Amino acid sequence: MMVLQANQTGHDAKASDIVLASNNGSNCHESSENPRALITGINGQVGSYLAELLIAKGYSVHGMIRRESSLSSIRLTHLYEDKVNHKSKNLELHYGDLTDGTSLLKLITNIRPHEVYNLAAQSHVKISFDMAEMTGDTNGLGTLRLLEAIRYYETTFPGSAKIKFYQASTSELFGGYADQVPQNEHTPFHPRSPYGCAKLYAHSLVVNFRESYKMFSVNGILFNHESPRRGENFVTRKISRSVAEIKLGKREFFELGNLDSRRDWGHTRDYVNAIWLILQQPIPKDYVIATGRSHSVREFVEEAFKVIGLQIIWFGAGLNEVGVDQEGKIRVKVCEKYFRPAEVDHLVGDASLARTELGWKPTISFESLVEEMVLADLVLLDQATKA
Ligand code: NAP
Ligand code: G4F
Repeated sequence: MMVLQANQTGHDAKASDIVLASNNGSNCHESSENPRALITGINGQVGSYLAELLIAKGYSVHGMIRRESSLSSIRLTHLYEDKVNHKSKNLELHYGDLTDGTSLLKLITNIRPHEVYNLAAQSHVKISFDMAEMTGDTNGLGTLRLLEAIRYYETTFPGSAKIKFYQASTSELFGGYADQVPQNEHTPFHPRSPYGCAKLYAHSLVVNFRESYKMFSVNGILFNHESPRRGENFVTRKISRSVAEIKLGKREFFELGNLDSRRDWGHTRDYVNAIWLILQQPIPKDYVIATGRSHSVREFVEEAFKVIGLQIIWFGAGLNEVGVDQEGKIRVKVCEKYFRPAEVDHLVGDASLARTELGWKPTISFESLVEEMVLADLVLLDQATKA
């Protein structure tokens, strides 16, 4: 059984404790010899793991975060060396927004990063149908604004070191070509959501800036990666949290949408290694990152219930299907509101190129991932109950 530190989940920050730099990029503790990385979306699931990795590798990490009324969900507090004042010589946060080009230009010019990791996005596929315009502005135009800020910086200061740019591209681009399995760098794109369409625009820009301006700009075409820090309205975390709530007697059942869609789920800790490796290559190139194994939502549910000693058997069909445990209690129902206007049925990736050229392969199995997520949610909920 795996044991988790409470602060690994990063939900324990106090808003008043977070230290932010003014937008001048300075860090009085920073060594001039450390490589500097700017991570947009550092406060997200992937950003927090990537920040951990880069700090361990000796980088000075600069993270862009958005202004919000409360910083209570920040996933980064465990990274501060000074846990009381939330300061660290290798981590500095700056306000900025992908919808605010001026803020991006200021950050690039002031920080002068060696590497930029563009992870910021409205990353929820279903919500992109409700907020298509904002999703396009952030995920699509936002990427353009950041690329243009880098280009402006490099042309204005021609003697400066070239900035390497990583774009968080996605398996959602394959969308409607889900029947062509597994998907690799040569599989055609057919996005099935405003999220996918915006990400395709961003993906194409990254290729275009590489070809037009000889920029080191690359796409990591990553399949789903999950962890205890995953947002609570993505299906894996929704399941792990609900299963933990059932174990602790806080709920009887929960509702899901399409149980039959299949995803290639890996662990985010493995995937941030791949992200870093992609930027360390001598030639800029796009890579698919995946485990090569897919599971249905239904299988994820079954595996998660196994962690708390329940076996789920399915009865009925369509909207009337239910998942029942060995005591005959209904634990899962199907609800129409969680279905999407267009679904991506089956994603499974072929990461052969990454295996050969990056020497990357996943190390954490599907079963271990599910177990870690359920156990982490049990710890979190238990702490919340005692608080
Ligand atoms: P996430 O947890 O939703 O994190 C997204 C981050 O982007 C958050 O920190 C969010 O800030 C920030 N953000 C949103 N809009 C912004 C804006 N206008 N300006 C600046 N920051 C903004 O997503 P994730 O799982 O870490 O994914 C990271 C990236 O990888 C995303 O681009 C996603 O589309 C892509 N991707 C993810 C997967 C996956 O399976 N996880 C697979 C392929 C690609 P707040 O914290 O303030 O909300
Ligand atoms: O967990 P999901 O919301 O992730 P989805 O749509 O695959 O997107 C994630 O992975 C992409 C990479 O392929 C990223 F680009 C993207 O940013 C994000 O990180 O849904 C997974 C599947 C879908 O088929 C969905 O229809 O689960 C199905 N599902 C069934 N019931 C549900 C639910 N999804 C959610 N969020 N909530 C449900 O109740």
